[in-house]
Amino acid sequence: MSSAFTVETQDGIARITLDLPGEPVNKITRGVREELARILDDVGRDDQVRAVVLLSGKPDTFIAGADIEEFTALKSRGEARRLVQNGQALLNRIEDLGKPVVAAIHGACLGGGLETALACTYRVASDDEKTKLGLPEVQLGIIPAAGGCQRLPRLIGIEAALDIILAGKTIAAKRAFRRGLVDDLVHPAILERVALEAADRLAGGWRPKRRGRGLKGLFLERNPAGRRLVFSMARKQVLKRTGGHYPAPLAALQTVQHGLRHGVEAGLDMESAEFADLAVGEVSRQLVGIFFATTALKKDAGVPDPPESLPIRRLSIVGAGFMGSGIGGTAVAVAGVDVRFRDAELRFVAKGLKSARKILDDRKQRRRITRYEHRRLVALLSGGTDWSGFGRADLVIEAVPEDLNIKHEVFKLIESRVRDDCVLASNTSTIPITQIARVAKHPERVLGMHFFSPVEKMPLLEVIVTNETAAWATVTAVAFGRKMGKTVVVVRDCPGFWVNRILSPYLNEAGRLMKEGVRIEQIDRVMKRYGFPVGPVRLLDEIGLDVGLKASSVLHDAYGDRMAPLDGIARLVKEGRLGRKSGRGFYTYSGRKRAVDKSIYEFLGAAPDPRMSDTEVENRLAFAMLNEAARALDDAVVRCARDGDMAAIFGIGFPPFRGGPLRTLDRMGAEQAVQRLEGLQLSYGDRFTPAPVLVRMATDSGRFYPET
Ligand code: 3H9
Repeated sequence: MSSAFTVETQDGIARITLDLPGEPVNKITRGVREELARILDDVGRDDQVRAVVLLSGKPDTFIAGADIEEFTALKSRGEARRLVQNGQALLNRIEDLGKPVVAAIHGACLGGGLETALACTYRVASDDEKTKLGLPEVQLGIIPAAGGCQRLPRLIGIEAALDIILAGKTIAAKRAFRRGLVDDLVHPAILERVALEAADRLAGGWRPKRRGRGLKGLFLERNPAGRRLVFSMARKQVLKRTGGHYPAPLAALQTVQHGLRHGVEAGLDMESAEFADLAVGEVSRQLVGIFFATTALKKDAGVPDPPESLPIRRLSIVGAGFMGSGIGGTAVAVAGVDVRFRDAELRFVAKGLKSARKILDDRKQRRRITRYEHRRLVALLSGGTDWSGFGRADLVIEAVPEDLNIKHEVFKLIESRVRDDCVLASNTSTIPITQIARVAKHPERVLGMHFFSPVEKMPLLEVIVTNETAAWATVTAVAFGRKMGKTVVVVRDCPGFWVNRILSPYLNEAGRLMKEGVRIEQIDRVMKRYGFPVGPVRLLDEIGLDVGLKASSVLHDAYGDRMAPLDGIARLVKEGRLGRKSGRGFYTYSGRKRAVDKSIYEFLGAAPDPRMSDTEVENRLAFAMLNEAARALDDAVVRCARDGDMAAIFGIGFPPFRGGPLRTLDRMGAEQAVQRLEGLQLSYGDRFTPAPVLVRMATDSGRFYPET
């Protein structure tokens, strides 16, 4: 087996460089742990070595943490606990080496990587934007268990440490320096030199002065009542954020508290025990599955045997409204491309440019970009009522109103102006791309790029391909979507594509429940408890009833009765009750206040309170979506179950701990799913007829995912 480390000693300083062979990032595998333990023994014994510098040989990572793949192979609590105890012993070995150890950090320094750095005597980081530090463990459903819950609060204070640990946050090197997480911040070109010098000085007896935590920090953390307050506030925040679905942050909180109360050794013991429980638990399995699905999607070009994608340097956007400006602003901010807006009137162009610029302003304010970068990026935005710039565009995205005639007009105008190798995309959320492409002279370069609103925040992009879309156009759109920072899923053209197709029956079912008199508070509470970020009625208000109505009527036409929307919605739209944007939908909105609009039941002609159980409400809503997801996968709308689940999680907020709708069905088993759907069908009608694929799977013990 080739070695992961090189050790070179010069002037009494041992440089230990980790460069895990054949891997894009450094991770702490069993082999790495064993080799490092041997090296530490050697340098510890070697009288010539006065100090150690720990470096990475990878261009963009220091250490990305423990090897997550090893977790997936864990079969028992005992095995998990031993893995952690080995890791802890190794890091204790660094801490107790008897010689100073300096971490020279450039690139991602995450999880067990940061814990390694924390066990060192001194930390120097490069001020490069690639250098990020954090403990993302809770996002994998586990806790930092190689001493992170002990060493971090002792180094930077309890409040600052909880802020990083409980949310699984990653912070930039500059901020890490301000918080005292790293001792020195330098240009990458001199990182190694500075680390060697620090090692030399430390070996000579120098002790770095670490900054205090400020009066507030000391007051809160030094006295027991203050500490209790910090922990109880953190606990409340965690419960609010996780709805009690994610056990890891609470376990981390308890572990930090326990360690501070009973000492590091007891804290480490609890770390290993909590880690072991969590790592073999269902939530962690699902979250780790999402991590690997996301990394796999990052490399997926979108078609088999993909051709090269074309570079996108200039993007033109037709329609500078809410979506158009969101796409343009995000494309400039994240992908750094030149963006030209075109709209019918100058005032629309002005508004679009202003909104796009706001995305850049926000990034500057949050220090994601410098003032210089901000100025440079603002200069990449332009717009007008004419078509200038379209001849040079590499990609055109149309974001005009959802009207097929308008889209046809616009596509004809675009096509007469662009180059032959320019990709043409529609941002429609409802109209099948095949219908839009009908007027195109070159339908092979037409596809859909369905962004979600607000574009700068929502992580998903559906790239919709027709039977005629060429592979070069697909891979170009996928690559560009990824450059914009999106998780991209390729979807076959059909009404509603993937996300709206599975969302629509769920929202319609919420409408039916309201019509039956089930209280809106109950509906939304039940689905929040299921794990969605907001309930379906609030979601409808956020989407806009007019937008929802348009989408659901397209889907109703296409799929028939099982997608029939609630008739009352059309009347609400007529009355101008459009949801949050008009101040009134199912809720009323005034400033930051929101309350159910009680008049809604009478308006819908709802029956008096039917006292439906929470379980029944949950079953009706969840199965409406699960069943449609099974149908759509069977129709090959997405290429595989992984894509469908990722799109549901990133596009709708389907609860990540459930792993997605198709994983949920797999866990339940097709037989059970069919039984429950048949029960619902009997009580509520044929819209709950089990998807044929589920019936097939129930008879032959089929699954959407291979058994693991
Ligand atoms: C931990 O440390 C627990 C400890 O507290 C306790 C232990 C005792 N493991 O994302 P990319 C793979 S938990 C295994 O495309 P990027 C990744 O799957 C760990 N594999 O690159 C992909 O593989 P492939 C806490 C890993 O540049 C390849 O590397 N750490 C790991 O866009 C490239 O990844 C984390 O949660 C890993 N730790 O982003 C950090 N890391 O080529 C997880 C990466 O076969 N990692 N891979 O598809 C990341 O956030 C990103 O990968 C990173 C690079 C920012 C580092």
